[in-house]
Amino acid sequence: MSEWYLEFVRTGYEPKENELVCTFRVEPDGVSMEEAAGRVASESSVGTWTTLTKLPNRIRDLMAKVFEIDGDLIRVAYPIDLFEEGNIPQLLSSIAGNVFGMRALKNLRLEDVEFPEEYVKHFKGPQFGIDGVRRRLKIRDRPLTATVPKPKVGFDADEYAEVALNAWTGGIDLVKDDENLTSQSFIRFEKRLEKVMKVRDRAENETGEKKSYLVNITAECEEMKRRAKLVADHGNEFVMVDIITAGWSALQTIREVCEDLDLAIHAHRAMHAAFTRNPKHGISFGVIVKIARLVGVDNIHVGTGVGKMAGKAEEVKGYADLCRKEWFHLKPVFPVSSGGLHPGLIPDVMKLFGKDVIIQAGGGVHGHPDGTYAGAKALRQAIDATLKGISLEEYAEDHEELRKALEKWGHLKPK
Ligand code: CAP
Ligand code: MG
Repeated sequence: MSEWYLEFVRTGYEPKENELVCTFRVEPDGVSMEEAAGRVASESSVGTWTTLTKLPNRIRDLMAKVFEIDGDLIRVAYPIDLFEEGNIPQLLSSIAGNVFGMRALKNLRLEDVEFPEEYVKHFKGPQFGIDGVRRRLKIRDRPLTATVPKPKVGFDADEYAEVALNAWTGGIDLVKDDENLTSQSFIRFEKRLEKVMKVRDRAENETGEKKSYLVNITAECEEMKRRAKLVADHGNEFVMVDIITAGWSALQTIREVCEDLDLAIHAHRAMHAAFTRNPKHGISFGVIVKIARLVGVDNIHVGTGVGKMAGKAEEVKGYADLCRKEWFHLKPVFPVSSGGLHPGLIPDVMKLFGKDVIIQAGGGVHGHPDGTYAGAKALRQAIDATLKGISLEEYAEDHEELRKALEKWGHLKPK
């Protein structure tokens, strides 16, 4: 029976320019690497567990081909006709579906997907991208700042709006809903939106700076469309979507809706670590970044390399590079660095990301000894010092908010 799978192994085959190429890390269970590789290619293209009495030549042309086996890594070329144009769920049901459940494999990890232009051309990609987001906020030459009011949930709309006002007037550019803040009984979506947008105008008048709100619209898809429309009606520039828990189909729908509503999409990645973190099994977050950019988010969380969430610095840098590199017609995506950040870690973050990054600090702003307003000022002061090439300690000598932040957290890398 195993010879059937070996028909999907064509080492030395040269993928066609329009073929999609996947790199998998494979740990066989009781079968040879070659057979395991063949099974992956078979199950993710046209095959099943046994030879078939009928396999017309036309269908043979749709067979995926394992063209490279290098240690525990295999590379598989997929004829482009296997994939429906513009359909992300179908793509993932093919290359990231049944293959993960096969008993012949102990572990399998999808490490990379190389998309041909013939596939990419069916996607709009980001509506605004980095330049567009910068233009919306009128910020050219520094990282953007964001903060999540903390505790994560629990404030009512008035309390929440007050935290937002203090953050914005203290110098934060973007107030962001937490990933699990949507429309709970104590803070209904409509009321929060109305109250926050009211103080947004006040903050802009007081600071003379553009301010915006990353409003979490995550919900059932029709409800997300309704909430996006409300956000646009209030004159805001962004929505936020928890793209993994909301799902790819919903994200594709919201991308279309946001095109008409002139809204940028901030992508939160909550739940990604359920399948990206295990180095032996699952899907690399780099694949998620590519797919999110194809669908067309404008900002996406990629980690910090120094904060409380898993993700080594070089991995995080790699994700940021995937966001920003040239990729056919697709605009670059703003990488978001978030998770355990505070002013003391800003030099590390800016060293890793450069200026084209959105720096989010929740606890690192609202945990400041003098509260949110001072915490916001301290974050901006840390960025200013780093841009000027001055050490935080020196800059803190005449910037009290930064001094107090350093007294509390120093350069602590939280777990
Ligand atoms: C950060 C955060 C973000 C994490 C998500 C939180 O808060 O709001 O959701 O950054 O992780 O809820 O933990 P703090 P990632 O700034 O207070 O840590 O960005 O890696 O997806
Ligand atoms: Mg959060």
